[in-house]
Amino acid sequence: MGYDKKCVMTKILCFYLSLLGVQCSSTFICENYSDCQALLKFKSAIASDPDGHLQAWNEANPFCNWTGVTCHEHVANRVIALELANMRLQGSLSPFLSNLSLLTNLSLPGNAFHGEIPASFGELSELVHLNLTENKLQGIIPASLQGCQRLKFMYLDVNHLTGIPEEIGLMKNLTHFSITYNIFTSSIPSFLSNLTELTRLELSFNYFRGKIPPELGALKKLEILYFHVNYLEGSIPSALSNCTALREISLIDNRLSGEIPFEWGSKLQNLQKVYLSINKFSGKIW
Ligand SMILES: *[C@@H]1O[C@H](CO)[C@@H](O)[C@H](O)[C@H]1NC(C)=O
Ligand SMILES: *[C@@H]1O[C@H](CO)[C@@H](O)[C@H](O)[C@H]1NC(C)=O
Ligand SMILES: *[C@@H]1O[C@H](CO)[C@@H](O)[C@H](O)[C@H]1NC(C)=O
Ligand SMILES: *[C@@H]1O[C@H](CO)[C@@H](O)[C@H](O)[C@H]1NC(C)=O
Ligand SMILES: *[C@@H]1O[C@H](CO)[C@@H](O)[C@H](O)[C@H]1NC(C)=O
Ligand SMILES: *[C@@H]1O[C@H](CO)[C@@H](O)[C@H](O)[C@H]1NC(C)=O
Ligand SMILES: *[C@@H]1O[C@H](CO)[C@@H](O)[C@H](O)[C@H]1NC(C)=O
Ligand SMILES: CC(=O)N[C@H]1CO[C@H](CO)[C@@H](O)[C@@H]1O
Repeated sequence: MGYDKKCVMTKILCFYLSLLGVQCSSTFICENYSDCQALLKFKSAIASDPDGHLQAWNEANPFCNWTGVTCHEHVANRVIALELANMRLQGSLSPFLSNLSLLTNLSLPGNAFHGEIPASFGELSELVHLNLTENKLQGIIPASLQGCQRLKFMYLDVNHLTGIPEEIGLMKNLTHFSITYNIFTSSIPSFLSNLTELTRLELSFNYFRGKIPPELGALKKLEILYFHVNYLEGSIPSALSNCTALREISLIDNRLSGEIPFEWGSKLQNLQKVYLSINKFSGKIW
């Protein structure tokens, strides 16, 4: 059905309703707005919404008023945030979400989205916050995400993700990178040292193996380093003493050995918490 026909029919319907004394605001026409269409595509990829959270997502309501949708204050009918947390939504993530080109916030934690993170998400050039924690996402983090050059917060914890492509090293604005409770099995990629804005790096509860790359010494703004419950081995690289902003370090439950770098005491002036248990360290604590 074309726009005009739909519009005329709506008007006719409204006319008859008004004769009956019923107030009728004209129905919203989704087809006229690409952001609205993208949201409907997203909805159509959701197979199950057991609590009916998306019931109001229909053309009887303006889409800027749909549950979890926030539109731009000044640019009419453009979505800037999509936030649907802990709603038991089950389905795949529609690649059409990438058409929400002004999106800054995409937060869908605590659902059951499965399949891969669509490569098209890399087109979200305004994205600042991405939270897909606690879903069932699998595959690798798409290399295309490097297109999200404004991204600062990437939370992909508690999923079934398996790989980090090198291109992630090009996301220079990232300040928080958190991928705990996944099934990453590689060594900790040294290209993470390229992310010089990082303040939080959380890789805990994975299967990361090999040595801690000394290149991470380049992370001058890093405050939180959580690598606990992995299969890391070798000694702690002394280069880590160059991360002078560090406040918290947790390396619990790995296979690390050797001595604790003695210069931590003098160089890491901001250090407040250090957790090292369940490893094979030797020597004394300074
Ligand atoms: C939708 O678009 C059509 C064609 O561009 C236009 O005639 C119509 O007025 C629009 N409808 C609304 C509700 O904006
Ligand atoms: C938006 O939704 C609220 C409640 O969910 C409702 O009170 C309000 O009338 C709606 N606004 C529009 C323009 O439909
Ligand atoms: C975007 O996400 C952040 C962090 O999750 C939140 O604090 C902020 O309020 C969100 N912004 C909007 C516009 O919803
Ligand atoms: C991301 O979602 C998780 C789970 O709901 C929440 O605990 C966490 O605070 C969120 N992160 C941000 C930055 O909003
Ligand atoms: C980081 O974000 C700012 C805007 O917040 C942007 O101007 C800049 O180009 C981004 N950095 C990179 C490397 O793209
Ligand atoms: C690291 O950053 C440099 C300079 O921005 C860039 O040329 C290089 O390709 C990056 N390497 C990786 C693996 O991201
Ligand atoms: C650590 O800092 C020292 C002194 O600035 C420098 O010589 C060394 O190369 C740095 N190491 C790393 C891995 O950044
Ligand atoms: C106009 C526009 O950008 N359309 C895109 C919407 O998203 C789909 C899926 O990624 C693309 O195929 C379209 O080109």
